[in-house]
Amino acid sequence: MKIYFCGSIRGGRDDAHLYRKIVDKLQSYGTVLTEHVSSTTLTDRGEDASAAGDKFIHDRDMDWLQQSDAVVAEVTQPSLGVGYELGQVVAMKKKTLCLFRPSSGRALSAMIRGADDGEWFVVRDYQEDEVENVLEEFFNTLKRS
Ligand code: 6IA
Repeated sequence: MKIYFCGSIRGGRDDAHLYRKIVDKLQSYGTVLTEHVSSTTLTDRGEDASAAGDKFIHDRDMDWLQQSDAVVAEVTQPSLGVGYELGQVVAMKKKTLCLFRPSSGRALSAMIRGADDGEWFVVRDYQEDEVENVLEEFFNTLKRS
């Protein structure tokens, strides 16, 4: 199974440690195409990739998104790029799980929470220590569908 993980890069890297934990768990279900998003050395300037260029990053990521069998997004840290990717996956009808932590004190965009259709696109509020169980539940449901 190919899994596309979305998490903030230029939107801010405060949750990078949590992205790492999520990607580690996702790797037990399949290949994570976007493992670099969870790198704890990557900064919000994304300097490492400036050589490749933004168009290259965009086109490669859209290609990976097309290829993916499932999408998991951590949406607590607001990110234009993650919002854009989620808009695309709704149009592509991919099985998608959005993870949000209310303990952050933030309110999730209505355009993400309001896109929850209970089937293809699901938004799940969670606490950090629950993340592995929430992922387990999502992939178990996926296997049955
Ligand atoms: O607007 P943001 O930068 O926060 O958008 C983050 C999202 O867009 C992630 O879910 C990624 O899939 C995608 N994205 C944004 N920037 C990059 C990127 N930059 N590389 C790969 N995907 C990206 C360069 C850093 C690279 C060396 C890891």
